[in-house]
Amino acid sequence: MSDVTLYDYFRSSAGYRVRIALNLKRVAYDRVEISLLQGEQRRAEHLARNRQGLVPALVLSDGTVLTQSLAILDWLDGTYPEPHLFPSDPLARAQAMAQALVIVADIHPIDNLRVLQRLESQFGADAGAKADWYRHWIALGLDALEASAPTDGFFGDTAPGVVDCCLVPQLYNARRFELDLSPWPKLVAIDARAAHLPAFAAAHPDRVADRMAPAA
Ligand SMILES: N[C@@H](CCC(=O)N[C@@H](CS)C(=O)NCC(=O)O)C(=O)O
Repeated sequence: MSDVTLYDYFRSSAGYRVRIALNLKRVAYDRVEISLLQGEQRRAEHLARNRQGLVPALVLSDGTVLTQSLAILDWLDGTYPEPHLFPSDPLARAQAMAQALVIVADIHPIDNLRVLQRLESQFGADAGAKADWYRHWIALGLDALEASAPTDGFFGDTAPGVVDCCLVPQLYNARRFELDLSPWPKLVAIDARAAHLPAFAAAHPDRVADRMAPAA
């Protein structure tokens, strides 16, 4: 029996962060697909879980619902301490949070589906304009992260930490929107190292999609 249930969309980068963290912590979980393309995140059933109408939502065994991927990672780290995602030293923790928030607070929210949909409905943005918008904000954030990225290992040092859990999904999104990643070689190298780790590989949207595919 699983400890928790993750309500998630396979391509959601916020959900992807949580999948990586659950895998790193070896927490068994059930996963329920909430199709963002079909608007399932705004249906009453999901709004009862998360009034924001967003994924992910993590439902604990006693029915408690956690939302906001960074808060979920924090809860996971407190509940399942090994391996650590957040540094315990206050200064190192603040620095890791600042790096994670470049993605979580500054890149991701303005590239979210509902923002892109609003650009179209309010300003008539077409697919090209929306992709340009998306790439613009990712590039600004990646510039900042590259400047503070390690040349070896991970943001979390020799093992991945909270920043790496956020970086890998963001680079997945960047590639989907055909952003040339060559200006950020340290970030690309971290992503490549993470791809070799089972916890990251199993969380990849393609792997999740494979598991969702109906049996032939
Ligand atoms: N800050 C939230 C963001 C959650 C979020 O925006 N999720 C996206 C998918 S990555 C979503 O549900 N989008 C639905 C929509 O825009 O309608 C978190 O980190 O969990």
